Amino acid sequence: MSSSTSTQYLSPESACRTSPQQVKQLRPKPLLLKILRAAGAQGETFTLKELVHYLGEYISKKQLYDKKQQHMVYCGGDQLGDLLGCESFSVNDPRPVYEMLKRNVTSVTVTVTAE
Ligand code: HRQ
Repeated sequence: MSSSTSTQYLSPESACRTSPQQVKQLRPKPLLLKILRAAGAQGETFTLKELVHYLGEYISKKQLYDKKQQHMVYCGGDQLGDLLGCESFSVNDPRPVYEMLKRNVTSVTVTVTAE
């Protein structure tokens, strides 16, 4: 038996939406933006989810986590450490990251117009 299902992928963008949408976004300050860019981020504004994602990418890429205790991040000597103002932190207590984000992003409302 062959199950040849040609999957029709409908993106959410295909939903009919004509009125402009206001979207809450965060605009990182230059040093944070540099770190996010190093992790592959593009653009100028991001959602919180994207910020967390790219910070994680950065930590992975630069292998700032402890190989044995992977919840530990050692950022001393890296520009991330300068930004956080600490040498290390744990995902179990990410307050330095949270505080850094509060200092380094400004909230913006972007108006997105559907094409
Ligand atoms: C990747 C790989 C790892 C293999 C870590 C950060 C936690 C952003 C990324 C965060 C936490 C709370 C708030 C905002 C951001 C409010 C990443 C990590 C890792 N081990 C620890 C990682 O090991 N990620 O700290 N973030």
